Amino acid sequence: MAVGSAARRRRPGPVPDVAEFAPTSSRRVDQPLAFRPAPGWLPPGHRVYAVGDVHGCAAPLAAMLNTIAKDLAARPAARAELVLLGDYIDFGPDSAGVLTRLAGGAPLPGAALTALRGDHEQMLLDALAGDKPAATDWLAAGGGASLASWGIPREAPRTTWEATLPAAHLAFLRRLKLSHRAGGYLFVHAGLRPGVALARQRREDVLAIRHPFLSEPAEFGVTVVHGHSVARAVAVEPGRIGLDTGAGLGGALSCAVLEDDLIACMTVPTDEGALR
Ligand SMILES: [Mn+2]
Repeated sequence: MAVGSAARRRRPGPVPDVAEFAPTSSRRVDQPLAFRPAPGWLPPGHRVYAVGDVHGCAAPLAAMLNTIAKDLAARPAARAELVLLGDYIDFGPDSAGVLTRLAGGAPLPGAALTALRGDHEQMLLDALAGDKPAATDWLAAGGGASLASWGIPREAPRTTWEATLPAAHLAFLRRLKLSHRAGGYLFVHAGLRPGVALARQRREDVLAIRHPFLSEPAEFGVTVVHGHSVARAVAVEPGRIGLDTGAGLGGALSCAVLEDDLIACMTVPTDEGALR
């Protein structure tokens, strides 16, 4: 696939037929990358590694970051970014380990890190801020696994959680962003509300929307790269790329490699602690 010209990148272009992109095959991270046409674009020399919901899967995350680092070393880019789409915690066995890896400096040397906020981080942040219903929601949404990973008994009063959480984890959670823009892509945790201008999107939608975004996303003038809604495979459709493939819920951790007008996908199973 030729690198798109500047004129081509500015032109919205025809919306690709869904059939051109689906079904998407993800490669195990020990296989070569297979690039295919993407529904969005980046300027020449700019590469984004976008990683979907991690949900406490520290070992698969480490495997994914290791593979990304190898790809970046083998195929250097003038500008490389690591964009994490949120939901680092809950469900899986080692939320604390995930946050330690991400909060401890640059998880991918040579690439700028953007870490987005997911609804699970929002629930925890709200709970820490004194929101009792948020604390109840969070515990019902897999938060107990995170508490356990921090060594906090589930029955511990929520007012004691903050004192036990590592300061670096709290600081990381509090600096997470809601969105990130690169080229023709907009990165958010869950999606956007159709019919609402980008500048007027509500936080609740950006963090938690499913439908109607999933069924009618191609109207914003950007290609939305998101997590939050679990699918069996990476969803590559006109207007959106969905990267939540069920890490921590018996599924896999997925990464999209975006460059020029191309996409390749990598997947790490999360039902095993390391790559075979
Ligand atoms: Mn989510």
